[in-house]
Amino acid sequence: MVNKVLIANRGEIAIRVMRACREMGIPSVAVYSEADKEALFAKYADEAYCIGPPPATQSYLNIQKVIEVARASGADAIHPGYGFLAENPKFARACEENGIKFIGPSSRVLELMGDKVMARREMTKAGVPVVPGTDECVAEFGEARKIANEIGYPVIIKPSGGGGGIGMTIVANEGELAKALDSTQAIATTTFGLCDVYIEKYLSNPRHIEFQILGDSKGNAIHLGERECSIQRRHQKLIEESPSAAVTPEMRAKMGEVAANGARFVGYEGAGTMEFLFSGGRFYFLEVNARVQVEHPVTEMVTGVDIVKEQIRIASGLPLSIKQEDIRMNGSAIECRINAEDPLNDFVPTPGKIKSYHSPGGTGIRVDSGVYASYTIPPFYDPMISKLIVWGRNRNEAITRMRRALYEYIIVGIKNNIPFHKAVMENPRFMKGELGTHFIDNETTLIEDMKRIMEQEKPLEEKLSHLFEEKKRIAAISAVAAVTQMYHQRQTRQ
Ligand code: MV4
Repeated sequence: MVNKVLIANRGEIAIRVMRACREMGIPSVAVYSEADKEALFAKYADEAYCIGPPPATQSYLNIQKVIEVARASGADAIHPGYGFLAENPKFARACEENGIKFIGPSSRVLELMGDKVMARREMTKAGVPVVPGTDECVAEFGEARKIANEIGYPVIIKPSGGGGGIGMTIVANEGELAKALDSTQAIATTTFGLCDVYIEKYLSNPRHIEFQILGDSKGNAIHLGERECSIQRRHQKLIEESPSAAVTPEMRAKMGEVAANGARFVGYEGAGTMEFLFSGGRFYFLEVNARVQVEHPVTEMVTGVDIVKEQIRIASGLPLSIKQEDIRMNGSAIECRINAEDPLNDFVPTPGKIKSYHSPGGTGIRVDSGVYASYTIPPFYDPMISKLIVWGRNRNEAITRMRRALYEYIIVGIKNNIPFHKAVMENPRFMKGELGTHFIDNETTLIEDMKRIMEQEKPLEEKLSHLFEEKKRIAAISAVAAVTQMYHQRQTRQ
């Protein structure tokens, strides 16, 4: 087993990794920027070192500095979390060259999966169905026109070095093609340093369904079922669930096997995600996310597998602790990402001081966060406050439990998207499981529903804000009781 793990990340995911380390008896090392001196993760670690100024480029993205702290502290492994250096092959290679175990796939696999055209080609070879499109980069207009005519409009042009939606352009007809090719190539060059782009058939309002995979150094690869992440806004996922309401046990078994085969084919070591679009009853491979993901807890809730512990075991050269036939999907889990953003003002980030804080609890609730009452969320990083994850015996129970939990959740001081989540949990199409990647745009009443909910809570909030200043602790508890009671009254009136 590895002896000491440095976590090259911040916030809730840093704590998530340290919790796994602690349960495994492995000391943890935090690295933090000057903006994160007071952050919970820096206190939670066994050791913590400041690595630079607030901007990530001068701290969390500074490969040299992170490696230096790992060596100085005697850490023999680095967990990169998600974002920052997590899928950077140069960082994985720097670890490899310094005799430090990178907790994730090899630099070779990161390189392969980072190039989306290459990933498509490899997965096709492994028998994974991909979206109809090119298996080479498209350099000039004549070529693009020929391909687009073959697969039929609409098409989508994507940067090969990209992923996550940045720079993608939808093309409705040949008249739009030249301009779209130019602009995608420009973004590909400026953002990813590679002018390569590729073309796919554009699927309208597909569901975003991804499979969790685990591969070890012995050549074993298994899947932990799927997550549905269709509810997203501007390529930011907001709500994720497992299992998907659209996937039958037979489809899960088949697609899971296909995903695990893809992982085995490339020699995938660690935890990863195979993203698919699901449309017309069929799956189409999009890309591999070669890291632990924000939404991994919904999979942990339904399978009982600790994904981060498996990552650490795999990096230590141990085989997977579970076999495919041991994996059972039990019940249903939903995650809401609680963000510091103003849902009434185009979801602009609202970092700042959390004056009072009371998170929900009870049966089937998990809250992964890196915040506490009186903590100030710095403006330099992504504005996620926490992840609220619930488990239920079935999807309906998970939804009613999520509603209950959202009404218990009290965050005073900064605007946040809890009202938005409350509106989604009451949305008839959400309740029926009728989802698609354009859900938020299509559900035009969501913002009004949210305003109605906020209006109903207003008198209560005003009353409570006084209480919070005077008797913080007792008020928090009374707030929970009062708001929850108000919610139940509304439910029974309907
Ligand atoms: C697509 C697609 C439709 N057809 N690919 C967005 C995130 C990234 N992982 C893949 N994405 C998409 N890929 C094909 N062939 C639809 C999306 C997509 C999207 C694309 C452009 C603008 C907004 C979008 C919102 C959701 C999904």
